[in-house]
Amino acid sequence: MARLIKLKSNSDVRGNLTVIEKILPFDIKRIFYIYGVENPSIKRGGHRHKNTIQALISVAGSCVVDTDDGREKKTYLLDSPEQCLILEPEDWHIMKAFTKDCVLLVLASEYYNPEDYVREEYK
Ligand code: T46
Repeated sequence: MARLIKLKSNSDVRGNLTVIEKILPFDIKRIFYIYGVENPSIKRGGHRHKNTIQALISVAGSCVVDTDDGREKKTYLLDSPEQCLILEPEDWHIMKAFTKDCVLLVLASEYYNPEDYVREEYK
């Protein structure tokens, strides 16, 4: 089931430093980021995974993630670099409502494999 975790930040007069350490339920094998989504009506994702666990962090701007694990549908607003959304393989998801300045950082438990994607929605 998707869940939000709060990342630890160190803030002082110089700014903020947010740490991801010993908090993810997987070892990171892949990192990618989504940015430059100019149109707020764009929807990305639209799949779940067979094996991959992912951690999504909006390090700038904001976006919305709709999830469905087959039992429950939830919507998350990612609008802080301290919020980290964990998506388990069964969490079918769509990312939407990107602000133009959004940079969505994704940490993944597996190397890229197109066969790991399941595009059918839950009934
Ligand atoms: C996910 C959400 C959160 C690669 O070549 N390597 C990669 O590691 C990735 C992630 C993508 N690609 C290629 C495959 C496509 O030709 O980049 C292109 C765009 O990928 P996609 O349409 O899958 O992007 P999104 O935003 O729909 O989904 C991505 C991830 O693919 C997916 O795992 O859960 O972000």
